[in-house]
Amino acid sequence: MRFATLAAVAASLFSAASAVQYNVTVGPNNTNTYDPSSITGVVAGDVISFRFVSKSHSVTQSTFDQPCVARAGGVDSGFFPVDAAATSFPEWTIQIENASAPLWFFCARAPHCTAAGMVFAINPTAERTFQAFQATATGGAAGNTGTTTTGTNTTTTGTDGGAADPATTDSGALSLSAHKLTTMLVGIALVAGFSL
Ligand SMILES: [Cu+2]
Repeated sequence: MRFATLAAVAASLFSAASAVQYNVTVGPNNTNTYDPSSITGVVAGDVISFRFVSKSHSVTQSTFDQPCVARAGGVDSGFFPVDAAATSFPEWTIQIENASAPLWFFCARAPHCTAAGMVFAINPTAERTFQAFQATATGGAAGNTGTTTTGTNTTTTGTDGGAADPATTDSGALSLSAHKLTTMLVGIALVAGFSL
C-alpha cells in the first residue's frame, strides 16, 4: 500500500478519456440493496464508484456459482459502517481493467446476501443473468427487485468474436484495480496493480 495525492489518484482513475464513471448507491433508504443492482455495457477503463449510505455493507467479489462466498483473491471493500445521522458518506471505487467476462459481487454482512439477495453484477449475460445470480444467492427465494443501468460507452471494438467464451471463463482471467476513497479524504489508499 502506498499513499498518493488526490490529484494522482484522479489522474489514474480518469486517464482514459473515454472512461465512463458509474455510481452505485449501497443501502439506499436503509434497504439491503445496491442501486442499480447491475450494470451492462461496461468496458475496460470504466470506473464504478460505490457510495455507502446506510447501516454497514460491503462490496465483495464472488462468483456466479457461489454468489455469497468471497472469491479467493477477489476485491473486497470491507465494511463501511454508516451512522444513521451521517451527512457524508464513504465511497469505494474500482476501475475495470478487463471487461471480457461478467463480474459478480455481494454484501458480506450476513444475512444480506442469502436473505435479501443483496448482490451486484457487472456485465451479466443472456446465459448468466442477474436474476439467476440472485436466485442462487437466496436459494430460490425472491430477492430484491433488480435495477439495471446500461452503459452509454459506444467505443467498444467488436471483441465478441475473438474473446474467450465468457460462460466458461467467468472471472477466470479478470483483473481489477481497487481504489479506496472516502469523502473525508484523510488519506487515500491506492492499491496498484491488483490482479486476480
Ligand atoms: Cu449488506
